[in-house]
Amino acid sequence: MTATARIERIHARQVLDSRGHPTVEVEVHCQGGAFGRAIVPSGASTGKHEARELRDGEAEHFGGKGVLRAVSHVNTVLAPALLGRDVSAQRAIDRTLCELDGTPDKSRLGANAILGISLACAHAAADAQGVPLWRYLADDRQPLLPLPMVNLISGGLHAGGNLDFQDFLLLPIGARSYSEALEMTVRVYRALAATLARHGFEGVLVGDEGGFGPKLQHNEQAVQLAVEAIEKAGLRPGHDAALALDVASTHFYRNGSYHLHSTVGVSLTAKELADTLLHWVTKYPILSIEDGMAEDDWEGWVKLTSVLGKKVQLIGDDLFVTNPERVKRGIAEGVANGVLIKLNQIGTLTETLDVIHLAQQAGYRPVISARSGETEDATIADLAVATGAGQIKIGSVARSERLAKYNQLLRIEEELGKEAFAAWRPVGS
Ligand code: 2PG
Ligand code: MG
Repeated sequence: MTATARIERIHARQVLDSRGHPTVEVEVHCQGGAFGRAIVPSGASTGKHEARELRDGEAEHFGGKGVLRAVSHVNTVLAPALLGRDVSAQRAIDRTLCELDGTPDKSRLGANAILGISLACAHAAADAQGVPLWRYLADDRQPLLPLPMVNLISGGLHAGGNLDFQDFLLLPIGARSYSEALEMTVRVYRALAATLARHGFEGVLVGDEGGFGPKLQHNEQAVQLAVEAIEKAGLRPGHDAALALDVASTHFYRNGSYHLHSTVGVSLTAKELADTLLHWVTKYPILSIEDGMAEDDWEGWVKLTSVLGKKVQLIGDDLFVTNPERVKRGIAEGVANGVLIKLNQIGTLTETLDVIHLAQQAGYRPVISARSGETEDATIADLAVATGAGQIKIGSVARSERLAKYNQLLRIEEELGKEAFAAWRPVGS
């Protein structure tokens, strides 16, 4: 048994994320030398019910996006309360952080301040025990490398509103190991660049998550090009590789309708959108749909789940915001069958682990996810392995804030072995 490592010093600073926006970095030093560091990510297509990240709002500094108040909350309010505490007492630490904030959405001290400490403590605790983070977090669970769900084409708020739907993603379902999945993905990504160029589109410029961001005529064209790229890569659509969508429909939902700009003037009811998605699922190898309905359109979600819930994975992102209460409601109402997991939507590691557990217990699939604003921090790779979540969504196979996680998973694969891999399971199996 390792001796308790006590927290000696906590220090936060402002650093930059992949969009050049400020974010919070926290370092935790323990007596005896153990050390942990974490950087907090940030979303663009955020859900209304997420925990609140604190921004300074001073226009003259980073256009109001500075995080110096959150940094100061770490250094002057939260850190003093944790000095001398056992760094491995994660649940107690996270409880203290939440209590010091005192609001349900962490808006007083900032979810970015709180999450930075929460994660840095986990890193320090792993260091104190001399084990990698994934092993420390796994506890007595069976660690598993996740199947990646990889962004190919970006739209919506991640690519200047070129398309209504936000992400067109690859699911390399035929892969027998994580590294094979990654290699298949790179093949399709390269084939897509060539496919786009052949069709006369810009095949080099990428969106916030490294996916291509061409100005296509309509959403369906993105699906068609992705299928073409799978074939060009020498893979069989629906057999070796399939597609996933993040519709992110919250962001084009107004007054009870779904307004599609790229198909000029088209507004759909929830039923019509569900039928459109059903039509696509019948026509294309689409196996997973995220945020097919808007964050508070629970009725729409019931319809969508009744139409598609037995055929494909239906993931709630803006709907659930990694919040136990919202996930419980979803389970009770039989809405969706998967939960996107983003640490900064809820704001502590403990609450995130609880939501993953809740989803797993209910047979809902957890998909660990990065944000569109990311950094070199690779914590989510370890989290995905430790919890055996089964799937991870990091963005595309370009840009180093994405590769930091993909490469961390390669390192973990080397230790765990290729067999420790969560191969794709069809919905209903
Ligand atoms: C999403 C995420 C990641 P953001 O909607 O799933 O792709 O985007 O971080 O902007 O919320
Ligand atoms: Mg999403």
